[in-house]
Amino acid sequence: MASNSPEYNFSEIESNWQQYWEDRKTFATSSKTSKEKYYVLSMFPYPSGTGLHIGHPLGYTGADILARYQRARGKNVLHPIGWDAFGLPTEQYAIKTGRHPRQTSIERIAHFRNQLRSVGFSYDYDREVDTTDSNYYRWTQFIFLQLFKRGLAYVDKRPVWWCEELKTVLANEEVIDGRSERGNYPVVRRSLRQWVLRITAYAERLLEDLKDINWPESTKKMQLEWIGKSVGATACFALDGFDETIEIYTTRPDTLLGATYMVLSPEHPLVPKITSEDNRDAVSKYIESAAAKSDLERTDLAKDKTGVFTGSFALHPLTGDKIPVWIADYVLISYGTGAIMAVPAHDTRDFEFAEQFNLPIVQVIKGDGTESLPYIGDGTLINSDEYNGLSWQEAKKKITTKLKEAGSGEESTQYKLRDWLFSRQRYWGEPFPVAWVSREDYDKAVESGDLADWLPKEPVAYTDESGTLYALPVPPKSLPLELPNVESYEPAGTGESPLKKADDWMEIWYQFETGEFLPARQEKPEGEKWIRASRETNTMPQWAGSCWYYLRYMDPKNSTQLASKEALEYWKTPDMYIGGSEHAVLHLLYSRFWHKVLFDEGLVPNKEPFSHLFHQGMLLGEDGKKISKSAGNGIDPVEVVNQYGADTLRLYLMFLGPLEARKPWNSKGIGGINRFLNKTWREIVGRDGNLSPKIRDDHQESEETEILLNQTIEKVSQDLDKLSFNTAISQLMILINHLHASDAFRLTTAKKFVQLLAPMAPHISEELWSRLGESHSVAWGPWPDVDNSKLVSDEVKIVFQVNGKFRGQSLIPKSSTEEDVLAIAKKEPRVIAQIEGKTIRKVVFVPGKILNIVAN
Ligand code: ANZ
Repeated sequence: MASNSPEYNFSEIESNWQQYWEDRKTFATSSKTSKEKYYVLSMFPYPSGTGLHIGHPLGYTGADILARYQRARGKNVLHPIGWDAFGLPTEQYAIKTGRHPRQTSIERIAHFRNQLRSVGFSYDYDREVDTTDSNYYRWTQFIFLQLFKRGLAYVDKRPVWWCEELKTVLANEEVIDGRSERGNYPVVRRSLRQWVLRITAYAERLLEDLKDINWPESTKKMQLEWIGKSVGATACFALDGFDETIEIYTTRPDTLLGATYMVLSPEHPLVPKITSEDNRDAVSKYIESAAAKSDLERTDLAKDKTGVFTGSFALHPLTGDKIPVWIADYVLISYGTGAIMAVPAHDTRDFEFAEQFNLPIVQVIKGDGTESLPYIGDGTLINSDEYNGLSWQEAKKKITTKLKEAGSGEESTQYKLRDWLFSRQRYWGEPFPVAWVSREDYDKAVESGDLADWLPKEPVAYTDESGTLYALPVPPKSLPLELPNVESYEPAGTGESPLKKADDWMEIWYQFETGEFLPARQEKPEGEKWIRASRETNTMPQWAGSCWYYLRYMDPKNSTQLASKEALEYWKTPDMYIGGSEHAVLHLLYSRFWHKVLFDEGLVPNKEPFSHLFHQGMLLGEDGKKISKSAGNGIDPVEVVNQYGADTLRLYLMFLGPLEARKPWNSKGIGGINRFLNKTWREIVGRDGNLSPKIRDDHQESEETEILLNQTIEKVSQDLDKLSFNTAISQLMILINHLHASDAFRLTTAKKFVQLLAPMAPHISEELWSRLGESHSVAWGPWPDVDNSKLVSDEVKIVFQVNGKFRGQSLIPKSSTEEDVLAIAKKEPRVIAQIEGKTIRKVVFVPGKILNIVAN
């Protein structure tokens, strides 16, 4: 394989070895082995038009080093790659260029694969997955049917974020400050029919199981806050003059007697009913203005409080006092009950509101007496009748009990987590595997028993102007339900997906047992089980395909299961998952949710998908700013590969600092890494292209070299175990500098050095390994062992003193006795000079340190 050129010709070496790996399938993962497994997963890329970003090889190199290291240690390593290829940008591009997104996806994937290949990642390319491949998304649809049958998928008309520019609905998470995350376009509220996944049913488990996983604390905290568990109580306030009551949710029932007014969210269903004639105009205007704001804007503490009085009053459940009912947009319809009791003395928003509108403020919790209002700390109750003097915790319990006894309240737990809006009005996504049918036909299908295992307890139904339709699951054995071709991908702008235009796919004759279908414009086929149906126009969001891809890698070609039981039992979940912290919440939360559903279904053996998670830090531009097109501070990894080689890029990215740190690119440092590789080359390859004459097998290795080599093996192993790649590289630099300064070293020393370098700089290492006389790839190890007996020297430095003064020192075997040391000291000229003609009175020996001779 290796040439015998004396030069370090990186581009030739790198392309040769990449070809070698590909031809011999060096990194193909075996599925039949008794070896211990190691599964290292990188977050798979979205194959964007712009190609590889410098952030990709950063995290990917870290994962690749682990993969190569564990492979060399003898593990059966799974290190896969794939493509998260559905999504809006591809569709946008198709609209712009008039080319099918399938075509552009294929091209982009090929481009990405080539770029990744040029960096020398040890992927098993035979296990590639592509979320847009129907052999893949058939299982995405299959998992959807699991959710569907468990009642975890439903359809609802929802106020959703609509982006006029992108002509699509966005999830809450895709909206930042009232603008789309992608493209930064304005968004508005609009009510549309949507599929929704009941992730809230898993809120408690998603919270609870965070305890068992080894993730960065900051990421766990973000999930915790996103789920947002809060424990409080509900309480009912009767309305003066109406039969209805207002139910509120509070975390502070202890402050019940400080409630001086109530607030309903503008969207609250009681608003129209209780608004008096005089206030009707003002209320309608207010509702309209609130609709245009995002939740974030509405609850922002810094914003001026706005609101209007409804003209109605509620009755306090304990005192019977009449308190006014207002509406204000700082109360959200989506949280708790959409209504609050306002306690201005102890809540900042209520306080600002009360001040603004001159509403009474009654303090009911007393601190140490120096507090000012609003006071949100703890203390004892005042102005609260029978509860005066109680601590706030006690009062919380007692008042909740009192409400419960009166039948007007109870303990209640709330989560900030909302159900997951799971549909998009787009073409380039997974079709929903359902058929919309009439009640009559739905019942017919139910009675046939054909779909018995796949029907939810409650049918999923949707009613609009033209009536009610029922969602029938397509039989899983008929999957995939393929995305039809359409001529134009342009969204209709009405909230309908472009799929609406695929008439023969949309309006069909449908066989509910087999899933077969024919265009509705044709004649109805013969047979009991053929019914009239419509397809779902929406497609799934991009999150769907990335929710479970780590499972498919275990058994990517399986055509009867999403992965075989054996593969799932063997690989379980990734031993390490590396990716950016921008996925701290959404992708990682959605995946956990789906995984738990699969676990409940007995399809996967573990409760959690990712036991170990690591975030690579953000790489900044040379100017220290976030890399962006507009800042023009981007770094093209492929250019670096062309100019310096993949090994230099890899080492350099790892040497910039700890992998998890946020750090700027610094092109000056590349030269240093390049010199390190050149020096390594020069130490091993001679000027004539043969081995360097310094490498000699008859050479007696110095103790210093032996020790440094073993220390390096130990340090590099420990560093790779903890993903501390920069320090591992430093240690290798120390060793090569030492070898450089030595006259000669043994062949085995050179080989061990190359083995240690190989995970980080694999191409040059393969080349050197082969020149050192090895005929198989260095990738398969073995990883060098530390010789513990050679970790530390067995000699020790002893200082000689005469009458307490330094008179020389020497390296002496550790096992030496006092007499041995004294004998050596007596040969030291400076010692001789001091004791000549004198009598030795005493010798003080501190083993391993000092020998002091007292003489006069
Ligand atoms: C009375 C009270 C007194 C409150 C007090 C707080 C302090 P967390 O902790 O985040 O769960 N709240 C309830 N529903 C709301 C809604 N839909 N929109 C806006 N605010 C709402 O917040 C719970 C607290 O937020 C509740 O407790 C309620 O105000 C308010 F000294 O009730 B509290």
